Amino acid sequence: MQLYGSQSSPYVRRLRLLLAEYPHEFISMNIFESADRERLIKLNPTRKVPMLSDGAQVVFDSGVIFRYLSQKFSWAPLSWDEENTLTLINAVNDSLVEILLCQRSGFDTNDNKLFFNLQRERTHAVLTVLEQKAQQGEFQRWNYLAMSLYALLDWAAFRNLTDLTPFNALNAFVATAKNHPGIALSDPRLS
Ligand SMILES: N[C@@H](CCC(=O)N[C@@H](CS)C(=O)NCC(=O)O)C(=O)O
Repeated sequence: MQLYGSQSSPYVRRLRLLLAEYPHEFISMNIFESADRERLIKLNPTRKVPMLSDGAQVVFDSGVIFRYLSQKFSWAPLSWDEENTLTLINAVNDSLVEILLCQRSGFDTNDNKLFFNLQRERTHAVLTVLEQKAQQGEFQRWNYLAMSLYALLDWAAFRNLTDLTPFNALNAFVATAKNHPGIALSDPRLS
């Protein structure tokens, strides 16, 4: 099984954490560099990572890869409430990926423009909900949701994409999760 992705991507990192104790090969790519991009788009027209290859089967998108792995290893499916929590994490993750791409395209993302305002509002509102969930102990088990949240928060801090200082329970969660398998190897600061 090969997992394709970049060292810095939070969507890739959640799967690296999930697979940390399962046999697999991580194929590290720089998807904006021409040789790696060619290799990616031959298999994956979405031009996004993560991507999984297992024998003849290629799978795109972290959520679908998670479902593929759940079936392969007979893990219990997520409950509807867990699916909703994953959607919350993804909503912030998608907004911050868009913000980062806008910054790299030369936009001032602090500008008072509809697109930036929507991403900022969503990020703050959803992080507030995730903070309440963390206060209620929802991320104490090191499962796919906790891994996805950890990958998001650590990457957002690394890229300085949003102010995380008001979110005490989320910061405490990040501090306590640092020793889990695969964390050091998948650090975006190694990119
Ligand atoms: N819904 C996708 C999102 C993946 C995604 O946004 N990946 C980013 C890296 S973190 C990417 O490949 N971006 C390249 C681009 O937007 O061109 C998933 O869950 O896998």
